Amino acid sequence: MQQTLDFSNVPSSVRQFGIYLDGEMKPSQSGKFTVRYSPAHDCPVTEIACAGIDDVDLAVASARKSFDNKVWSGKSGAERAGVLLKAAALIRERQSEIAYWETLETGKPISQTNGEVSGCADMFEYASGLSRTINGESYNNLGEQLFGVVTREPVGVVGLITPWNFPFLILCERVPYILAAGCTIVAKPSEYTSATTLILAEILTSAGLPNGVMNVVTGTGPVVGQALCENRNVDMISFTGSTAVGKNVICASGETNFKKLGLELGGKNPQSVFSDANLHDAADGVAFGMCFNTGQCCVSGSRLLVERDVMGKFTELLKEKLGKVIVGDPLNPSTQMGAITTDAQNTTILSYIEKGEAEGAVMSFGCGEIKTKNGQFVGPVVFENVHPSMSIFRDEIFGPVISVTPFDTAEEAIMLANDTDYGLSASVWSKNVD
Ligand code: TXE
Repeated sequence: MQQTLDFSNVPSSVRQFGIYLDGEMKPSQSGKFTVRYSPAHDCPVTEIACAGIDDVDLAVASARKSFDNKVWSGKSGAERAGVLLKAAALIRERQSEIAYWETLETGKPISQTNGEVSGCADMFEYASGLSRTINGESYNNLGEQLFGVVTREPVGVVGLITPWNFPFLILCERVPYILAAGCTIVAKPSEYTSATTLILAEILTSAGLPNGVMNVVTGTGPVVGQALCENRNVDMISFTGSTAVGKNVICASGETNFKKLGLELGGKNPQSVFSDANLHDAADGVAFGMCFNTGQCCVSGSRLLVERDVMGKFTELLKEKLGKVIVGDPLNPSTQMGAITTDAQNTTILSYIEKGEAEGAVMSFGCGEIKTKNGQFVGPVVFENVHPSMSIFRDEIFGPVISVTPFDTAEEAIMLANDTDYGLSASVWSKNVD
Protein backbone atom coordinates (compact mmCIF):
# COMPACT_ATOMS: atom_id res chain seq x y z
CA MET A 1 0.00 0.00 0.00
CA GLN A 2 1.77 3.10 -1.20
CA GLN A 3 -0.69 5.80 -0.05
CA THR A 4 -2.85 6.63 2.91
CA LEU A 5 -6.57 7.03 2.40
CA ASP A 6 -7.85 10.54 1.87
CA PHE A 7 -11.21 10.99 3.57
CA SER A 8 -11.63 14.60 2.42
CA ASN A 9 -12.99 13.34 -0.89
CA VAL A 10 -15.67 10.97 0.39
CA PRO A 11 -19.24 12.33 0.33
CA SER A 12 -20.38 14.22 3.42
CA SER A 13 -23.81 12.60 3.25
CA VAL A 14 -25.20 9.37 1.89
CA ARG A 15 -26.88 9.61 -1.54
CA GLN A 16 -30.28 7.91 -1.65
CA PHE A 17 -31.73 6.19 -4.72
CA GLY A 18 -35.18 4.69 -5.36
CA ILE A 19 -36.12 2.27 -8.10
CA TYR A 20 -36.73 3.65 -11.61
CA LEU A 21 -40.21 3.13 -12.96
CA ASP A 22 -42.10 4.80 -15.82
CA GLY A 23 -39.47 7.52 -16.24
CA GLU A 24 -39.21 8.42 -12.55
CA MET A 25 -37.22 7.54 -9.44
CA LYS A 26 -39.72 6.13 -6.89
CA PRO A 27 -39.57 4.37 -3.53
CA SER A 28 -39.90 0.58 -3.61
CA GLN A 29 -43.10 -1.02 -2.27
CA SER A 30 -41.37 -2.01 0.98
CA GLY A 31 -39.95 1.49 1.52
CA LYS A 32 -36.76 -0.17 2.80
CA PHE A 33 -33.18 0.61 1.84
CA THR A 34 -29.79 -1.07 2.16
CA VAL A 35 -26.72 1.00 2.86
CA ARG A 36 -23.66 0.51 0.65
CA TYR A 37 -20.27 1.20 2.23
CA SER A 38 -17.21 2.17 0.22
CA PRO A 39 -15.03 -0.96 0.25
CA ALA A 40 -11.95 1.27 0.35
CA HIS A 41 -12.99 3.77 3.03
CA ASP A 42 -15.53 1.76 5.09
CA CYS A 43 -17.91 4.72 5.16
CA PRO A 44 -21.55 4.70 4.00
CA VAL A 45 -21.95 6.18 0.52
CA THR A 46 -25.34 5.20 -0.93
CA GLU A 47 -28.75 3.99 0.17
CA ILE A 48 -30.33 1.65 -2.34
CA ALA A 49 -34.02 0.69 -2.39
CA CYS A 50 -34.77 -2.95 -1.52
CA ALA A 51 -37.19 -3.97 -4.23
CA GLY A 52 -39.34 -7.07 -4.04
CA ILE A 53 -41.32 -9.25 -6.43
CA ASP A 54 -44.14 -6.65 -6.61
CA ASP A 55 -41.68 -4.03 -7.83
CA VAL A 56 -40.37 -6.42 -10.47
CA ASP A 57 -43.93 -7.06 -11.68
CA LEU A 58 -44.59 -3.31 -11.92
CA ALA A 59 -41.35 -2.68 -13.81
CA VAL A 60 -41.99 -5.54 -16.23
CA ALA A 61 -45.56 -4.32 -16.78
CA SER A 62 -44.20 -0.86 -17.56
CA ALA A 63 -41.62 -2.24 -20.02
CA ARG A 64 -44.25 -4.55 -21.58
CA LYS A 65 -46.74 -1.73 -22.05
CA SER A 66 -44.21 0.62 -23.59
CA PHE A 67 -43.06 -2.14 -25.94
CA ASP A 68 -46.55 -3.18 -26.99
CA ASN A 69 -47.59 0.49 -27.49
CA LYS A 70 -44.64 0.90 -29.87
CA VAL A 71 -43.70 4.22 -28.26
CA TRP A 72 -40.08 3.25 -28.89
CA SER A 73 -40.00 0.35 -31.35
CA GLY A 74 -42.38 2.29 -33.61
CA LYS A 75 -39.93 5.17 -33.99
CA SER A 76 -37.62 5.35 -36.98
CA GLY A 77 -33.98 4.40 -36.63
CA ALA A 78 -33.10 8.06 -37.07
CA GLU A 79 -35.33 9.10 -34.16
CA ARG A 80 -33.85 6.42 -31.91
CA ALA A 81 -30.36 7.52 -32.98
CA GLY A 82 -31.16 11.08 -31.87
CA VAL A 83 -32.00 9.93 -28.33
CA LEU A 84 -28.88 7.72 -28.10
CA LEU A 85 -26.64 10.56 -29.28
CA LYS A 86 -28.15 12.94 -26.74
CA ALA A 87 -27.61 10.30 -24.04
CA ALA A 88 -23.94 10.02 -25.08
CA ALA A 89 -23.55 13.79 -24.72
CA LEU A 90 -25.18 13.74 -21.26
CA ILE A 91 -22.91 10.87 -20.14
CA ARG A 92 -19.91 12.95 -21.18
CA GLU A 93 -21.33 15.96 -19.31
CA ARG A 94 -21.83 13.90 -16.15
CA GLN A 95 -18.65 11.79 -16.53
CA SER A 96 -16.95 12.96 -13.31
CA GLU A 97 -20.09 12.39 -11.27
CA ILE A 98 -20.65 8.88 -12.67
CA ALA A 99 -16.97 7.94 -12.24
CA TYR A 100 -17.01 9.23 -8.64
CA TRP A 101 -20.01 7.13 -7.53
CA GLU A 102 -18.71 4.13 -9.44
CA THR A 103 -15.39 4.39 -7.61
CA LEU A 104 -17.09 4.82 -4.24
CA GLU A 105 -19.26 1.70 -4.67
CA THR A 106 -16.71 -0.56 -6.40
CA GLY A 107 -13.39 0.60 -4.91
CA LYS A 108 -11.80 0.77 -8.37
CA PRO A 109 -9.39 3.60 -9.27
CA ILE A 110 -10.90 6.90 -10.36
CA SER A 111 -8.60 7.07 -13.40
CA GLN A 112 -10.09 3.75 -14.53
CA THR A 113 -13.73 4.71 -13.93
CA ASN A 114 -13.22 7.95 -15.85
CA GLY A 115 -11.84 5.94 -18.78
CA GLU A 116 -14.69 3.46 -18.59
CA VAL A 117 -17.39 6.15 -18.54
CA SER A 118 -15.86 7.87 -21.55
CA GLY A 119 -15.84 4.51 -23.39
CA CYS A 120 -19.52 4.09 -22.48
CA ALA A 121 -20.44 7.40 -24.14
CA ASP A 122 -18.61 6.14 -27.22
CA MET A 123 -20.75 2.97 -27.24
CA PHE A 124 -23.93 5.07 -27.26
CA GLU A 125 -22.53 7.02 -30.22
CA TYR A 126 -21.68 3.79 -32.05
CA ALA A 127 -25.09 2.21 -31.33
CA SER A 128 -26.86 5.33 -32.57
CA GLY A 129 -25.38 4.66 -36.01
CA LEU A 130 -26.44 1.02 -35.87
CA SER A 131 -30.07 1.94 -35.15
CA ARG A 132 -30.16 3.63 -38.58
CA THR A 133 -28.78 0.63 -40.44
CA ILE A 134 -30.84 -2.30 -39.10
CA ASN A 135 -31.90 -4.23 -42.20
CA GLY A 136 -33.08 -7.64 -43.32
CA GLU A 137 -32.67 -9.97 -46.27
CA SER A 138 -34.63 -10.66 -49.41
CA TYR A 139 -34.81 -13.92 -51.40
CA ASN A 140 -35.69 -13.68 -55.08
CA ASN A 141 -34.37 -17.19 -55.83
CA LEU A 142 -37.54 -19.06 -54.84
CA GLY A 143 -39.08 -19.24 -58.32
CA GLU A 144 -41.36 -16.86 -60.25
CA GLN A 145 -44.31 -17.20 -57.84
CA LEU A 146 -42.47 -16.58 -54.58
CA PHE A 147 -40.49 -13.77 -52.99
CA GLY A 148 -39.06 -14.05 -49.47
CA VAL A 149 -38.37 -11.18 -47.04
CA VAL A 150 -36.66 -11.53 -43.66
CA THR A 151 -37.01 -8.55 -41.35
CA ARG A 152 -35.18 -7.97 -38.10
CA GLU A 153 -37.53 -7.06 -35.29
CA PRO A 154 -36.97 -6.16 -31.64
CA VAL A 155 -37.20 -9.12 -29.26
CA GLY A 156 -39.41 -7.25 -26.79
CA VAL A 157 -38.80 -6.78 -23.06
CA VAL A 158 -35.20 -7.48 -22.05
CA GLY A 159 -34.26 -8.25 -18.42
CA LEU A 160 -30.70 -7.06 -17.87
CA ILE A 161 -28.89 -8.54 -14.86
CA THR A 162 -25.43 -7.09 -14.23
CA PRO A 163 -22.59 -7.74 -11.75
CA TRP A 164 -20.49 -5.53 -9.47
CA ASN A 165 -17.14 -5.67 -11.24
CA PHE A 166 -17.96 -3.28 -14.14
CA PRO A 167 -21.38 -1.87 -13.19
CA PHE A 168 -21.51 0.98 -15.69
CA LEU A 169 -19.37 -0.55 -18.44
CA ILE A 170 -21.24 -3.87 -18.64
CA LEU A 171 -24.53 -1.94 -18.55
CA CYS A 172 -23.45 0.28 -21.44
CA GLU A 173 -22.09 -2.65 -23.44
CA ARG A 174 -25.74 -3.71 -23.64
CA VAL A 175 -28.25 -0.86 -23.08
CA PRO A 176 -27.52 1.25 -26.21
CA TYR A 177 -27.73 -1.81 -28.49
CA ILE A 178 -30.92 -3.08 -26.86
CA LEU A 179 -32.43 0.38 -27.31
CA ALA A 180 -31.09 0.77 -30.85
CA ALA A 181 -32.99 -2.41 -31.75
CA GLY A 182 -36.23 -0.97 -30.32
CA CYS A 183 -36.54 -3.20 -27.21
CA THR A 184 -37.53 -2.06 -23.73
CA ILE A 185 -35.57 -2.84 -20.56
CA VAL A 186 -35.86 -3.86 -16.92
CA ALA A 187 -32.33 -3.62 -15.49
CA LYS A 188 -31.28 -5.32 -12.23
CA PRO A 189 -27.85 -4.11 -11.15
CA SER A 190 -25.79 -5.84 -8.48
CA GLU A 191 -27.05 -4.97 -4.99
CA TYR A 192 -23.52 -3.67 -4.21
CA THR A 193 -23.19 -1.26 -7.11
CA SER A 194 -26.55 0.10 -8.21
CA ALA A 195 -25.97 3.87 -8.22
CA THR A 196 -24.64 4.39 -11.73
CA THR A 197 -27.36 2.23 -13.33
CA LEU A 198 -29.93 4.56 -11.76
CA ILE A 199 -27.99 7.60 -12.97
CA LEU A 200 -28.07 6.18 -16.51
CA ALA A 201 -31.85 5.74 -16.29
CA GLU A 202 -32.18 9.43 -15.38
CA ILE A 203 -29.89 10.40 -18.25
CA LEU A 204 -31.96 8.40 -20.74
CA THR A 205 -35.16 10.13 -19.66
CA SER A 206 -33.44 13.53 -20.02
CA ALA A 207 -32.25 12.48 -23.46
CA GLY A 208 -35.86 11.94 -24.56
CA LEU A 209 -36.36 8.19 -24.07
CA PRO A 210 -40.12 7.62 -23.60
CA ASN A 211 -41.22 6.70 -20.07
CA GLY A 212 -41.33 2.98 -19.35
CA VAL A 213 -38.67 2.02 -21.89
CA MET A 214 -35.85 1.88 -19.30
CA ASN A 215 -36.77 0.66 -15.80
CA VAL A 216 -34.44 -0.29 -12.94
CA VAL A 217 -35.24 -2.54 -9.97
CA THR A 218 -32.64 -2.78 -7.22
CA GLY A 219 -32.26 -5.53 -4.67
CA THR A 220 -30.82 -8.98 -4.17
CA GLY A 221 -30.28 -11.63 -6.83
CA PRO A 222 -32.31 -14.44 -5.27
CA VAL A 223 -35.35 -12.11 -4.94
CA VAL A 224 -35.27 -9.51 -7.72
CA GLY A 225 -33.01 -11.32 -10.22
CA GLN A 226 -34.87 -14.60 -9.84
CA ALA A 227 -38.29 -12.91 -10.20
CA LEU A 228 -37.12 -11.23 -13.40
CA CYS A 229 -35.91 -14.56 -14.83
CA GLU A 230 -39.22 -16.22 -13.97
CA ASN A 231 -41.48 -13.46 -15.31
CA ARG A 232 -43.37 -14.61 -18.41
CA ASN A 233 -43.64 -11.07 -19.77
CA VAL A 234 -39.87 -10.86 -20.15
CA ASP A 235 -38.76 -12.06 -23.60
CA MET A 236 -35.01 -12.13 -23.13
CA ILE A 237 -32.49 -12.14 -20.26
CA SER A 238 -29.01 -10.75 -20.63
CA PHE A 239 -27.03 -12.00 -17.64
CA THR A 240 -23.43 -11.34 -16.63
CA GLY A 241 -22.20 -12.99 -13.46
CA SER A 242 -21.12 -16.27 -11.94
CA THR A 243 -21.41 -19.59 -13.74
CA ALA A 244 -23.50 -21.00 -10.87
CA VAL A 245 -26.16 -18.27 -11.17
CA GLY A 246 -25.96 -18.54 -14.98
CA LYS A 247 -27.20 -22.13 -14.63
CA ASN A 248 -30.11 -20.84 -12.51
CA VAL A 249 -31.01 -18.35 -15.21
CA ILE A 250 -31.16 -21.14 -17.81
CA CYS A 251 -33.41 -23.27 -15.53
CA ALA A 252 -35.77 -20.35 -14.72
CA SER A 253 -36.11 -19.55 -18.41
CA GLY A 254 -36.75 -23.22 -19.29
CA GLU A 255 -39.40 -23.56 -16.61
CA THR A 256 -41.34 -20.51 -17.82
CA ASN A 257 -41.42 -19.16 -21.38
CA PHE A 258 -38.06 -20.23 -22.89
CA LYS A 259 -36.65 -16.72 -22.97
CA LYS A 260 -33.84 -15.91 -25.31
CA LEU A 261 -30.65 -15.79 -23.21
CA GLY A 262 -27.34 -13.97 -23.40
CA LEU A 263 -24.93 -15.25 -20.73
CA GLU A 264 -21.45 -13.97 -19.94
CA LEU A 265 -20.00 -16.08 -17.15
CA GLY A 266 -16.63 -16.84 -15.59
CA GLY A 267 -13.12 -17.32 -17.00
CA LYS A 268 -9.70 -18.72 -16.11
CA ASN A 269 -7.64 -17.24 -18.84
CA PRO A 270 -4.15 -18.25 -19.97
CA GLN A 271 -1.41 -15.82 -20.97
CA SER A 272 1.20 -17.85 -22.87
CA VAL A 273 4.71 -16.43 -23.20
CA PHE A 274 7.14 -17.94 -25.74
CA SER A 275 10.90 -17.48 -25.48
CA ASP A 276 11.09 -15.44 -28.70
CA ALA A 277 8.72 -12.75 -27.36
CA ASN A 278 9.88 -9.29 -26.33
CA LEU A 279 9.94 -10.27 -22.66
CA HIS A 280 9.72 -6.69 -21.33
CA ASP A 281 6.56 -6.00 -23.33
CA ALA A 282 5.14 -9.40 -22.38
CA ALA A 283 5.81 -8.75 -18.68
CA ASP A 284 3.96 -5.41 -18.95
CA GLY A 285 1.03 -7.16 -20.62
CA VAL A 286 0.92 -10.02 -18.14
CA ALA A 287 1.15 -7.64 -15.14
CA PHE A 288 -1.68 -5.53 -16.55
CA GLY A 289 -3.71 -8.63 -17.40
CA MET A 290 -3.64 -9.87 -13.81
CA CYS A 291 -3.87 -6.51 -11.97
CA PHE A 292 -6.51 -4.73 -14.04
CA ASN A 293 -9.62 -4.20 -11.91
CA THR A 294 -7.75 -6.01 -9.10
CA GLY A 295 -8.23 -9.23 -11.09
CA GLN A 296 -12.00 -8.96 -10.59
CA CYS A 297 -12.50 -9.39 -14.26
CA CYS A 298 -13.93 -12.27 -16.31
CA VAL A 299 -11.06 -11.92 -18.81
CA SER A 300 -8.37 -11.60 -16.12
CA GLY A 301 -5.16 -13.33 -17.28
CA SER A 302 -4.77 -15.49 -14.19
CA ARG A 303 -2.73 -18.40 -15.60
CA LEU A 304 0.78 -17.65 -16.87
CA LEU A 305 2.12 -20.37 -19.15
CA VAL A 306 5.76 -19.70 -19.94
CA GLU A 307 8.34 -21.52 -22.08
CA ARG A 308 10.68 -23.30 -19.69
CA ASP A 309 13.99 -21.81 -20.90
CA VAL A 310 12.86 -18.22 -20.14
CA MET A 311 10.71 -19.00 -17.12
CA GLY A 312 13.22 -17.78 -14.50
CA LYS A 313 14.08 -14.59 -16.39
CA PHE A 314 10.46 -13.83 -17.23
CA THR A 315 9.04 -14.32 -13.73
CA GLU A 316 11.76 -12.02 -12.36
CA LEU A 317 10.78 -9.35 -14.93
CA LEU A 318 7.11 -9.79 -14.03
CA LYS A 319 7.82 -9.38 -10.31
CA GLU A 320 9.84 -6.24 -11.03
CA LYS A 321 6.81 -4.75 -12.82
CA LEU A 322 4.40 -5.87 -10.08
CA GLY A 323 6.61 -4.19 -7.46
CA LYS A 324 5.82 -0.85 -9.11
CA VAL A 325 2.02 -1.23 -9.15
CA ILE A 326 0.43 1.47 -6.99
CA VAL A 327 -2.19 -0.06 -4.70
CA GLY A 328 -4.22 2.32 -2.60
CA ASP A 329 -6.89 4.98 -2.31
CA PRO A 330 -9.10 4.62 -5.40
CA LEU A 331 -9.98 8.31 -5.25
CA ASN A 332 -6.32 9.22 -5.78
CA PRO A 333 -5.72 9.75 -9.53
CA SER A 334 -2.35 7.95 -9.43
CA THR A 335 -3.73 4.70 -7.96
CA GLN A 336 -3.59 1.65 -10.25
CA MET A 337 -5.23 -0.97 -8.02
CA GLY A 338 -7.99 -0.10 -5.56
CA ALA A 339 -10.01 -2.10 -3.05
CA ILE A 340 -11.70 -5.50 -3.34
CA THR A 341 -15.34 -4.75 -4.08
CA THR A 342 -17.25 -7.10 -1.78
CA ASP A 343 -16.51 -8.77 1.56
CA ALA A 344 -17.39 -12.16 0.08
CA GLN A 345 -14.95 -11.66 -2.79
CA ASN A 346 -12.22 -10.60 -0.37
CA THR A 347 -12.73 -13.82 1.62
CA THR A 348 -12.70 -15.89 -1.60
CA ILE A 349 -9.39 -14.40 -2.78
CA LEU A 350 -7.71 -14.85 0.59
CA SER A 351 -8.95 -18.44 0.84
CA TYR A 352 -7.42 -19.26 -2.57
CA ILE A 353 -4.10 -17.78 -1.46
CA GLU A 354 -4.19 -20.12 1.56
CA LYS A 355 -5.21 -23.05 -0.66
CA GLY A 356 -2.35 -22.38 -3.08
CA GLU A 357 0.17 -22.61 -0.26
CA ALA A 358 -1.54 -25.67 1.25
CA GLU A 359 -1.48 -27.44 -2.14
CA GLY A 360 2.30 -26.95 -2.38
CA ALA A 361 2.65 -24.02 -4.77
CA VAL A 362 5.28 -21.43 -3.87
CA MET A 363 4.11 -17.87 -3.26
CA SER A 364 7.14 -16.09 -4.70
CA PHE A 365 5.75 -12.54 -4.80
CA GLY A 366 3.32 -10.52 -2.69
CA CYS A 367 1.71 -11.02 0.63
CA GLY A 368 -1.97 -11.16 -0.29
CA GLU A 369 -3.98 -9.09 2.15
CA ILE A 370 -2.66 -5.60 2.82
CA LYS A 371 -3.58 -4.76 6.39
CA THR A 372 -5.03 -1.26 6.64
CA LYS A 373 -7.17 0.61 9.16
CA ASN A 374 -9.95 1.03 6.58
CA GLY A 375 -11.06 -0.94 3.57
CA GLN A 376 -10.04 -4.28 2.07
CA PHE A 377 -6.98 -4.44 -0.15
CA VAL A 378 -5.10 -7.32 -1.73
CA GLY A 379 -1.79 -6.76 -3.54
CA PRO A 380 -0.60 -8.80 -6.56
CA VAL A 381 0.43 -12.39 -5.80
CA VAL A 382 2.56 -14.76 -7.91
CA PHE A 383 2.47 -18.52 -7.33
CA GLU A 384 5.22 -20.67 -8.88
CA ASN A 385 5.54 -24.47 -9.09
CA VAL A 386 1.88 -24.65 -9.98
CA HIS A 387 0.63 -28.01 -11.22
CA PRO A 388 -2.49 -28.12 -13.46
CA SER A 389 -4.31 -30.21 -10.85
CA MET A 390 -4.16 -27.42 -8.24
CA SER A 391 -7.26 -25.34 -7.51
CA ILE A 392 -5.38 -22.05 -8.11
CA PHE A 393 -4.77 -23.27 -11.69
CA ARG A 394 -8.33 -24.48 -12.22
CA ASP A 395 -10.76 -22.18 -10.37
CA GLU A 396 -11.74 -18.59 -11.13
CA ILE A 397 -10.23 -16.69 -8.18
CA PHE A 398 -11.36 -13.23 -9.37
CA GLY A 399 -8.45 -11.51 -7.66
CA PRO A 400 -4.89 -10.33 -8.45
CA VAL A 401 -3.39 -13.83 -8.20
CA ILE A 402 -1.44 -15.49 -11.02
CA SER A 403 -0.19 -19.06 -11.25
CA VAL A 404 3.00 -19.85 -13.20
CA THR A 405 3.32 -23.15 -15.10
CA PRO A 406 6.11 -24.01 -17.57
CA PHE A 407 5.77 -25.61 -21.00
CA ASP A 408 8.32 -27.09 -23.40
CA THR A 409 6.53 -27.10 -26.75
CA ALA A 410 3.79 -25.10 -28.47
CA GLU A 411 1.59 -28.24 -28.40
CA GLU A 412 1.99 -28.48 -24.64
CA ALA A 413 1.16 -24.76 -24.25
CA ILE A 414 -2.05 -25.25 -26.25
CA MET A 415 -2.95 -28.33 -24.21
CA LEU A 416 -2.43 -26.45 -20.92
CA ALA A 417 -4.31 -23.39 -22.19
CA ASN A 418 -7.31 -25.53 -23.14
CA ASP A 419 -7.19 -27.58 -19.92
CA THR A 420 -10.03 -25.61 -18.32
CA ASP A 421 -13.78 -25.78 -17.77
CA TYR A 422 -14.03 -22.18 -18.96
CA GLY A 423 -13.40 -20.79 -22.41
CA LEU A 424 -13.37 -17.02 -22.39
CA SER A 425 -10.12 -15.30 -23.40
CA ALA A 426 -6.46 -16.14 -24.03
CA SER A 427 -3.34 -14.29 -25.09
CA VAL A 428 -0.12 -15.39 -26.75
CA TRP A 429 3.20 -13.53 -26.59
CA SER A 430 5.49 -14.49 -29.49
CA LYS A 431 7.03 -12.89 -32.58
CA ASN A 432 6.34 -16.05 -34.57
CA VAL A 433 2.98 -15.53 -36.28
CA ASP A 434 3.01 -19.13 -37.54
O1 TXE B 1 -21.99 -13.19 -8.72
P1 TXE B 1 -23.53 -13.45 -8.95
P2 TXE B 1 -21.27 -12.80 -7.32
C1 TXE B 1 -17.92 -14.58 -10.70
C2 TXE B 1 -16.63 -14.47 -9.91
C3 TXE B 1 -17.09 -14.17 -8.53
C4 TXE B 1 -18.35 -14.98 -8.46
C5 TXE B 1 -19.36 -14.53 -7.45
O2 TXE B 1 -15.96 -15.71 -9.91
O3 TXE B 1 -16.19 -14.60 -7.55
O4 TXE B 1 -18.90 -14.87 -9.75
O5 TXE B 1 -19.78 -13.19 -7.65
C6 TXE B 1 -27.57 -11.52 -9.62
N1 TXE B 1 -31.25 -15.05 -10.23
N2 TXE B 1 -18.30 -13.37 -11.41
O6 TXE B 1 -21.73 -13.65 -6.21
O7 TXE B 1 -24.17 -13.87 -7.69
C7 TXE B 1 -26.79 -10.66 -8.63
O8 TXE B 1 -27.65 -9.93 -7.79
C8 TXE B 1 -30.95 -13.98 -10.98
C9 TXE B 1 -17.96 -13.31 -12.79
O9 TXE B 1 -21.47 -11.40 -7.13
O10 TXE B 1 -23.61 -14.31 -10.15
C10 TXE B 1 -25.99 -9.80 -9.57
O11 TXE B 1 -26.81 -8.76 -10.09
N3 TXE B 1 -29.95 -13.13 -10.68
C11 TXE B 1 -18.58 -12.19 -13.50
C12 TXE B 1 -25.62 -10.78 -10.69
O12 TXE B 1 -26.60 -11.82 -10.61
C13 TXE B 1 -29.19 -13.40 -9.61
C14 TXE B 1 -18.96 -10.98 -12.77
C15 TXE B 1 -24.24 -11.43 -10.54
O13 TXE B 1 -24.10 -11.98 -9.25
C16 TXE B 1 -29.43 -14.53 -8.79
C17 TXE B 1 -19.28 -11.20 -11.38
C18 TXE B 1 -30.51 -15.38 -9.15
N4 TXE B 1 -30.83 -16.47 -8.45
C19 TXE B 1 -18.93 -12.35 -10.77
N5 TXE B 1 -28.51 -14.56 -7.81
C20 TXE B 1 -18.07 -11.86 -14.87
N6 TXE B 1 -18.39 -12.69 -15.86
O14 TXE B 1 -17.41 -10.85 -15.08
C21 TXE B 1 -27.69 -13.49 -8.00
N7 TXE B 1 -28.11 -12.77 -9.07
